Order: sequence, then C-alpha cells, then structure tokens
Amino acid sequence: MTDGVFVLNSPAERELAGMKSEDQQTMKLQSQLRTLVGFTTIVLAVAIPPSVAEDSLSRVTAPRSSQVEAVGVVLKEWRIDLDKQAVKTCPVTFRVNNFGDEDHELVIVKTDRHHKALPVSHGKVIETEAGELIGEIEEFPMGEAREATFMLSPGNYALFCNLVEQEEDGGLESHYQEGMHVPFTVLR
Ligand SMILES: [Cu+2]
Repeated sequence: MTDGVFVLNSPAERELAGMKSEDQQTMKLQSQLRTLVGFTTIVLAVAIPPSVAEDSLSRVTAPRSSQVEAVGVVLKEWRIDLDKQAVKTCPVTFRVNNFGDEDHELVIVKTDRHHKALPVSHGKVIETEAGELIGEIEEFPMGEAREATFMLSPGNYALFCNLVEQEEDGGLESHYQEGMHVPFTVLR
C-alpha cells in the first residue's frame, strides 16, 4: 500500500491478481473492489445469524419482527434476584431457577405501587388489587427451573412469590412478606 494505491510487486503477483496492465488506476480500482467485496462478506456474516435466530424464535413466541429479551431469575429464601432490572423490548422470557429449599413461584403484576407496598391479606398479595395481573410461573420445587414468555408493555412491574404456608405454631409464613419481591421495568 503506497499513498492509498495498491501496488503489486512481482510479475507473479500481478498474474495471480489476473492483471495484464500495470496501470495504477486499474490496480487502485481493483483494490477498492476487493475491499468492497470483503466488506460485503463481513456484513452478510454478521447479518445472517440474528435473522436465523429471529426466525426460530418467531415460531415459538412472537411476531416475526419482534425480538425477545431473556431475564434470568433466581428464587430462594427470601429474595428474588434478576440478572437485569429493566429491558427495552416487549416479549420478555423469564428463565427462573429455584435455588431455595422450598417451593416458589413468580407472579408478574404491572403496577406503579412500590414492590414492598402491595396490598396484602393474610400474608398473600391481593394480585388483582396490586395492579394489572400479567401472569405467573406457578409454584415449582427446589432445584428445578421454569421458563415463560410474556408480552410486557412499557411500564413498571412488581415480581413476587405469593406463596403462604401455615406453620406448625399456626402462624403464616408469607414468602412476599419475608422479602420475595423485586421491581422490574420495561422501557419504551
Ligand atoms: Cu416463595
């Protein structure tokens, strides 16, 4: 490369490149063409995998043009951990692991209320009063995992476990009141 002009050094190289003329303009053009072809190849290589991924996702969960955002969730006593607090896109797949010692569930409510201050009766969040009930991943045992996709419009959400157990002394063990709640946001 000299001053942006591609120069071939030996007759063998020129022949390899299929060039009969030593006209530098021609060589420069071919060099630019080669760069252009290389660039096109890179663009294609980058472009193909996402469209394939989108294709396989669209069959399962969402309209063709949509992307799906995955959120990792860990349930245990007494907390819910998310690997991200907010997402941009609409269909959201929650991949939920129960790393606790007890059964847990994940309830999704769209609400502007603070996740710690949802209406509760006898240890149980009143899901229909807490906000807009989107859905839930039902109670499942320790050591297992569940996955579900929900269409979430932009806004604030509360995720919580709404299991309540009767203890031997007659008291109630509310998973929500013990701390199994977390905020979540879907951005516009
Ligand atoms: Cu729980």
